[in-house]
Amino acid sequence: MIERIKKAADIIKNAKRITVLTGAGISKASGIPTFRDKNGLWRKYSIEEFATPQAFKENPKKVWQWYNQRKKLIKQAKPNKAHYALAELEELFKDGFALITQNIDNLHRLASNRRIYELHGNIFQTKCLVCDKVYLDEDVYEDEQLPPACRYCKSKKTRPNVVWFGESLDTSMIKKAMGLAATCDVFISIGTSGAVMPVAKLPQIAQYMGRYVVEFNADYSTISMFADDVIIGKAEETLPLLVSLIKRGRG
Ligand code: BV8
Repeated sequence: MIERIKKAADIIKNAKRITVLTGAGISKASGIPTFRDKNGLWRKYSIEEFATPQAFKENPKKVWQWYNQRKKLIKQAKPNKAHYALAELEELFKDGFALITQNIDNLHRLASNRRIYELHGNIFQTKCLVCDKVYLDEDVYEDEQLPPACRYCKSKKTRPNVVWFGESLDTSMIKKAMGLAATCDVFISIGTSGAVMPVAKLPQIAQYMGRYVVEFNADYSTISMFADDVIIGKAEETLPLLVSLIKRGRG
């Protein structure tokens, strides 16, 4: 494993543009469950009941209760060593660095990354379906307050600002992400199973365009076959090592 990390570090230190894609695995060490692992959320809860527009239409309170409960857990979470390693990488590569995440947990921002594209939204944002405002909402609500009233127009027709299955991602953001995958020198995939489209296309685009693709994951994933190198291990252990080797190499 160490030899592969050294190889990746050697390639990355000479690169100008680094595009990183993260998934739930990077936040596991922060105490946030993944989706498809042994104790993942989709093993306990069904997507159809909690993460589709139909589910929300049928029972907004039930969907809100689920997100409110997740928000409570996520609010207590802190970035781990893997998040901080990516913040250091952005410091090193400045404008050449971009971070695309499927995570809605805000931990990359707390770790001080700046150029972040949150393709599946953010659990700390609420969207009003009446006045269309999207606003920062870190409150965890009492059950009788759900759905929470809009801070602006007071309507109770609000929703978490996340992307559910069957909904389109923000068009300009996914286009930007595709461009970043196609034009980077190095594409790094971290802690994602690559099960969800269209994000799972990003490593494929990078590989198709001849970019160096490296995956950091606790296990092999559907992304592994598109990667030049796969580094199996916990991201909170492998990424700090990667970054320390890059820093040493860049003097
Ligand atoms: C859409 C939101 C257009 C909020 C989530 C073909 C083409 C296009 C679309 C589709 C298609 N086929 C099917 C679709 C539709 C669907 C889709 O992809 N379905 C899949 C399941 C087949 N996609 C959509 O609906 C998307 N929209 O395509 O719009 C459209 C519209 C209608 C019809 C057609 C097309 C919208 C998808 C949005 C989904 N939103 N959640 C919330 O969190 O509640 S999904 C959910 O999955 C999360 O957002 C999550 O981020 C995302 C991805 O999961 P991962 O992050 O990868 O997590 P996972 O548990 O799977 O994996 C964890 C990994 O970490 C593992 O590999 C593990 O080994 C690793 N790991 C664990 N510990 C560690 C570690 N690695 C390193 N270190 C560790 N310590």
